[in-house]
Amino acid sequence: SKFDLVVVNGLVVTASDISSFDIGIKDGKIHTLAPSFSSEDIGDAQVIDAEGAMVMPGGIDAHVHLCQDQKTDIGGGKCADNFETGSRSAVCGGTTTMVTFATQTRVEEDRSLLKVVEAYDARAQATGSYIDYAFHIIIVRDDKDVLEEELPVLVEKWGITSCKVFMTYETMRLQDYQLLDVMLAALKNSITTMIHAENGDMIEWLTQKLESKGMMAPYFHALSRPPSVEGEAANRAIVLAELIENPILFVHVGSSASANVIRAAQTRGLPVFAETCPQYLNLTWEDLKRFHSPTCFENSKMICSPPPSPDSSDQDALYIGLHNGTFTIFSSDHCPFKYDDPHGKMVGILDHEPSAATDGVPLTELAHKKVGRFSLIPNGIPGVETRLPLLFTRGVSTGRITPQKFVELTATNPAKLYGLYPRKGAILPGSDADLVIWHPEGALTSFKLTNEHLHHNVDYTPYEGMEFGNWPRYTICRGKVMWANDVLLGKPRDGQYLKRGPNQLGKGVAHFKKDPRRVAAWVHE
Ligand code: DUC
Ligand code: ZN
Ligand code: ZN
Ligand code: ZN
Repeated sequence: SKFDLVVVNGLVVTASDISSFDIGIKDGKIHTLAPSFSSEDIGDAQVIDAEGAMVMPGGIDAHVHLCQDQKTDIGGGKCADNFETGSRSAVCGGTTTMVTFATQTRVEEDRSLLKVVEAYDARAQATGSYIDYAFHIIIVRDDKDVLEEELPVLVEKWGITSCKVFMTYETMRLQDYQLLDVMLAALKNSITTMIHAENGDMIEWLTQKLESKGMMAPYFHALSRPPSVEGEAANRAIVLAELIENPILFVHVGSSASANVIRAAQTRGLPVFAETCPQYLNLTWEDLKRFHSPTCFENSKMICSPPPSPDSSDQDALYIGLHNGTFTIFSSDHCPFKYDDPHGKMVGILDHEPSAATDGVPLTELAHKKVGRFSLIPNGIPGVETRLPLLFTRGVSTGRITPQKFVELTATNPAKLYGLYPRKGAILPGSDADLVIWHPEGALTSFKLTNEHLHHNVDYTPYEGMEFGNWPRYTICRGKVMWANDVLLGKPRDGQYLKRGPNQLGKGVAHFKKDPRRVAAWVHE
């Protein structure tokens, strides 16, 4: 027949439009959009009746950590999700594409970026992925030979067109000199540089001060990273990038201090892009005191870097940034560690208490009694499955952002920024038939989330007990129904690796400056 699958009675939402359309899908691609299909059009195709619900491009989560196990990574700990469990969680929350990280380390075997990518590819192949996936490369050293020889191969062979660098973490951070080296190498290969902007020296200094005063409970993680830590680093990265006119993207922006300097750079016409994440719209420093008492170790469940927003006024500022375009994309920063696990959030407490004293005592019980040590707790929280429902409930349903803005932030812009558009992030003839279909308005009365709802391999969610007003009813990947009415139908080998092209969001207008004295006029040669 004409189509394999049709979605009828949907309110189709794209980054620009909302309109009632039926969608015909053939061979995994969007084939036809029409006001209404006849029964002849439909033939014997599989039919999904959207019942008036919003139908959107499937979510693209461009910031997901899977299989990152090295002790030297993001504050230690063992990543709880692999490609199977992470992608399973993603698809049950409406996400159809993810970009995960392949990480160089300072261990000698990990010097080669190509070897690192091969290793992560093997991890993905070992379990398979429910959804399509791609890699960013994390660069933690500035070996000239590696940058020169390997970056072009990463682009050509693997379609990796984005790299991430860190301005904090002893084992990962680059100094300004090295940041310039990596940025210039990235620029020459049309690779977008993603920046973890926190001032590592400020964090180390503040951490030392806090520890010397015995202020080691999880709550103090936030005090070791006040907003100026992020604001200073973001400003410095912008200055460095502007010098050589390099497009940059700030990952996980968590405060208005950072958002404001980013906004100012964008106003000057620089190609500066930014991402924020659910934890910065839905958690605050107060949540680091949520359980039992401010010193309760269970608060380690909320530890991520940068920390949650200081307060609700910062959350409001970030919502304004979503609305006014400061933020290009909205990603989860899914960085999963188990709570009740000596390789997860318990790293801090085990170190704090000698093992003899803790022998045989369940970790969860210990956690209520001990304060742990925030500086040892792995930094990151799970959220790949809750990303879209949280923004839908608190952003779209409240009217803070339009449905079109939601699509732009969660699918279309990530696709354009990371070179996947219009194969992904669009509902156009020829695009992959990746769709998320919500419940019709009013059909799903709000419910309280518990971790049992979720499909990750993590034993908690930071959003436990939170009210959700909607949830994806169907997730479709390349024409296959993967998630329907709370049932997972997909398989862990349904996903494919995606080679990506360059950033499609442009280079800004600042590079039209004709001043021959400008650094970029001579330094690129
Ligand atoms: N950076 C991330 O991207 N995720 C979690 C922690 C971190 O530092
Ligand atoms: Zn980071
Ligand atoms: Zn991250
Ligand atoms: Zn407790």
